[in-house]
Amino acid sequence: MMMSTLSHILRALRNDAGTGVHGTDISQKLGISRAAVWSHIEELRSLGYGINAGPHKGYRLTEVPDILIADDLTSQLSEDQIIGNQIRVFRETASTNQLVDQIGLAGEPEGLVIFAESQTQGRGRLGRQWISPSKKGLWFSVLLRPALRPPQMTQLTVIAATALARAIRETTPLIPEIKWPNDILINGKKVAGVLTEMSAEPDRVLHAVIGIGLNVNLNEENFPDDLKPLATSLRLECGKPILRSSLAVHLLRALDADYRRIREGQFKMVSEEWESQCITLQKRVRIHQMDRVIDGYAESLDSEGALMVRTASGLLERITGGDVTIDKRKVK
Ligand code: BT5
Repeated sequence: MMMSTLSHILRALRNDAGTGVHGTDISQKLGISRAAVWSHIEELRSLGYGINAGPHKGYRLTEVPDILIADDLTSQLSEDQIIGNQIRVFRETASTNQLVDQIGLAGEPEGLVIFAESQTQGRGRLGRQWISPSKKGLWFSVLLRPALRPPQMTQLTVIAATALARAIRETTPLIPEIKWPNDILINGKKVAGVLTEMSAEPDRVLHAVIGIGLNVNLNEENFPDDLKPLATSLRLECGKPILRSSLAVHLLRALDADYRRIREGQFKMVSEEWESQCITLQKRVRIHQMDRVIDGYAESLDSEGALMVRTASGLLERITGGDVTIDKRKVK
């Protein structure tokens, strides 16, 4: 991972948050002049960072703005992180999944993450729309080149859901629930969705894009009327705004950890964590697919992340996609 000067300065400011870090120390460490350090500090201030500087006290970070800045995210990640080894932030884009897919086709290595502060054509599954108001959420996509066969791709959706749930637990007092295959709910309402897409040959995935939409600071009025009863945001659930950059860092770390697990063939470890938070298992479910409806009992997740559903005829069906409605009763 290449760290820019700005990333190094932000990391130094964070590491010395209590005492303050001297301009001379930064200039020596980075091999740049004190004037250059000062102009970077000014740049950060103009972006909204609060940085105090006393005559003998050095620079102290006092405030972080709620905007996404690639250098700042990079400065908080470990240098050997795969997911986020390159980060770009756009003010607006049609869809980050679409953008990352194009970049993937052009041959970019895996790990690239693109965030957009807003999307004009954010998308869900089956051509549905994902509303992505400016600076209210985390709307981003990750480029991966996993050594998976196309039927194993559900694993990527499972790691994304598991990482989302873990990052939410780490940064808020909320209890997220996972609804197979791609929803994160809080108190029964959707707070995040995952859209995994791939470019593949019959036996081989060329590249995959994991798209994540997480509603962070949306208010009631940011949701269209038809979504109000179904959707929520972390802010609405915990009653206070959340710093998106810090959440993004937790999420990228969690995704990286889970992606490493599946690269090492440990999907089982991820799926166990997933299962412990999943509200779809051991329930009666109805699954709507494009051309059919399946009723049954959701028994388990298989080794590729598919949902195993026992139908009335006693058959165990392997479900890899569709919209699930859950019967709240826990009886068989
Ligand atoms: C999903 O689809 O849940 C996948 C959403 C993935 C969005 C991310 S954002 C970054 C990346 N770039 C993209 O273009 N997409 C990804 P699905 O399960 O089909 O759910 C879509 C449905 O959720 C819509 O039809 C609405 O009913 C509802 N919905 C739309 N926007 C929402 C929001 N912000 N929060 C909650 N529900 C929403």
